[in-house]
Amino acid sequence: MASKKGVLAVGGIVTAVAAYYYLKPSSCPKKMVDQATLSKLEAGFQKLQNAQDCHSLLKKYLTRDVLDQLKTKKTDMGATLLDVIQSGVENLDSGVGIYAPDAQSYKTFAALFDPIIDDYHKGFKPTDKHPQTDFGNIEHFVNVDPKNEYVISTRVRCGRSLKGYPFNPMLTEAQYKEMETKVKGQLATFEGELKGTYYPLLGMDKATQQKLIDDHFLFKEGDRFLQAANACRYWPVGRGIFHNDKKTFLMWVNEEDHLRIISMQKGGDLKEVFGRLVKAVKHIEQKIPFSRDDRLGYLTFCPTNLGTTIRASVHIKLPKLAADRKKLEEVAARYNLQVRGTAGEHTESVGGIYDISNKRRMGLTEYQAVKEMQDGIIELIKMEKSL
Ligand code: ADP
Ligand code: CIR
Repeated sequence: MASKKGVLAVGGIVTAVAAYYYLKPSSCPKKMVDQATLSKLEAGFQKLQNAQDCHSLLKKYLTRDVLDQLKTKKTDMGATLLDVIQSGVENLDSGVGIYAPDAQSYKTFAALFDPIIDDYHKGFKPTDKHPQTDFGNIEHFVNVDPKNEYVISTRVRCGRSLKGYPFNPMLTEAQYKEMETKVKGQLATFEGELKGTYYPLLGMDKATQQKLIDDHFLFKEGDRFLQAANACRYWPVGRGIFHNDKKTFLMWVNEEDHLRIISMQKGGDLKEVFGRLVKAVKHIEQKIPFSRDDRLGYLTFCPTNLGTTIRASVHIKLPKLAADRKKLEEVAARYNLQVRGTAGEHTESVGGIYDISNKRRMGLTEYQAVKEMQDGIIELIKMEKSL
């Protein structure tokens, strides 16, 4: 039997250890969320509450209850709720405002991710399961503007994450380099029309980089939403772009997602553009294992890209419909389409050119996501003609 003295001694040690961690939050055990993070979470919540002009899904769904439920949670890699929400707290004009620092975050912080996923993808309940990959019959796709009257160019992209690696905020510099080397090796195996060259961002001269951005081939630099999400560490290490000679097939390495696979060309031939993307995805999938979740589909850094990860877009001029951008957005939303500016998300239209794409990517197949864009664009063109 333990003596009274012994029990007191053990009790004393336990109290001392607890007091030590309480008083020295920076040395908390790995599983505990430290006091500084808790304070930042509280301040972030208040900032969102006070911001009259903030209309993000983060503000909508981060209730006091959800905050209290999640603020002390951590993933095995050490990600906290602060890592999830910091971009939306810093950028009050975010549309969404959250990112997943690692795959486990989608489960650990489900009380916040699930309602945002449901809202963005227009109905994807926690009990729903994303369907199996299905690119469907390419023959069902067409040139949405055969007379070249409205559509300037067509693009379809998807995102992929390499199995075994976390997302940007948790990656080490060594992992960025390792991933780039792995991907580069596989990019060299593309043949025929898909054959191309990998250009690392590290060492690329500024003029070349800017030209690629201006021509809509390369991701922009210094995205404040990604920066605030801690997604641009070690930039430009491990980042780069691959493209074929014609720049109709491209791959972004380690920007927002590990990989963005892109097919694009002038005009409205969606059948050709999507066909090329499917060919490329099938080739790369044979060589590189990707992260896919049974419920969420392909895993990505931003919850808006989960599932199919497909964004099929046209650069289009609809002068009558677009006389009022708000009105254009309303009409597009009827067909589940999203309107972006000429240089992509969070940009304005230049010369009346808009980027219109499918909005939802989850709870439907790849075929359905692209078809949704095709059907909607054909309708918008009909409306423009009738005005
Ligand atoms: P993502 O589509 O990869 O999510 P962005 O909205 O930032 O990201 O767009 C990336 C780039 O692709 C931007 O330069 C944008 O103008 C360009 N882009 C998108 N759709 C088209 C299109 N249909 N034709 C030409 N460029 C496009
Ligand atoms: C926002 O909330 O507006 C940004 N974080 C971007 C959200 C969706 N876009 C993306 O992932 N590129």
